Amino acid sequence: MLRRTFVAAVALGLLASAGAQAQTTYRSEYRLSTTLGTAFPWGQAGERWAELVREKTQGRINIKLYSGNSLVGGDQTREFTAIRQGVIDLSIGSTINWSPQVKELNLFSLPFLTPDYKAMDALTQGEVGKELFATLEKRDVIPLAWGENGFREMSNSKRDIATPADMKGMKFRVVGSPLYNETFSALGANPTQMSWADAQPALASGAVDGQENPLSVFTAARLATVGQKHLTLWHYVADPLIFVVSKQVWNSWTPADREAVRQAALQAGRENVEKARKGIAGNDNTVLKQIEASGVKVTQLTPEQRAAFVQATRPVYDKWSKTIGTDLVKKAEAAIAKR
Ligand code: X2X
Repeated sequence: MLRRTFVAAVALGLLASAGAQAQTTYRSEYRLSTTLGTAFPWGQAGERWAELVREKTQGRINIKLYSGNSLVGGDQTREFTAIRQGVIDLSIGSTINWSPQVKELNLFSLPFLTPDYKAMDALTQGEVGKELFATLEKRDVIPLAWGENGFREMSNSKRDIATPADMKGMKFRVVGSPLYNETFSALGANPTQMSWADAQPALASGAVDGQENPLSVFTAARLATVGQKHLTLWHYVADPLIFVVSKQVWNSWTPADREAVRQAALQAGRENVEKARKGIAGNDNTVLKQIEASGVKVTQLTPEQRAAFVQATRPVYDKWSKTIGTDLVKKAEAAIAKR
């Protein structure tokens, strides 16, 4: 009897110390990387995720936001590698910024694949989204939820753009996936890849004439004040965000805390999508009205005009479909057709 009590006490003691050890392996801070800061829905999503995690884990997991990709010197195309290397613990990232490392993520950047919000949702919330999440997990990054930067529209300081010919020779800042270089070259423009950090001074100094980003970014970054007075709504690329945690960090947490982080990501993601669409989607065009009020000429393409852009970029679409994987692209096209 005495002996049994002793064994039980030792076992309990071991359990207690294992519990304490799990506690002490938690770090005092986990680093969350985003590209845009809290003036934008993207950075706000980061703040919200951190807040919800703190609440749901009673402060056990303390997340600090590093926006502007400050953990990788502002170079957003190095973010994915830095997550894998343990420099970044969590991220809300654009598929564009991770696509140099994860070729399947170029899917969303195929020009004119995704015509509307229903199509974007059909991809992220359906089989395609699941398959992309499985791809990320194989790369030691745990995907938890989808968010949204938005549909990327084109602006410039020179003239209205309604046809590819209007873009001829115009200098555009594009993001770091080579697919963007090829798309803008196919349209006759002169693209230059640079980070978002470098894009703003380049637009202000006139080193580049134009850029492409969602309307929420156009307004929050006040691009009209750096001469971006011509805006074309062409909806050529959907830009979703993905909430992730590095596998190493994920594995260091208890199952209950992992679930708390996942639920927090899902909630912050839903709120982020809502915010990213506010004043832009459906019948609510408040953001567009604001942009026009700041002296920007907005060009809405007719279906015929849009078709000319689609046609000019089709070779890029076909070429990159092979890189992404024809099966995945076909699945995406089918999901969009069925929406
Ligand atoms: O760099 C951009 O244009 C931005 C902020 O939209 C992304 O990170 C993809």
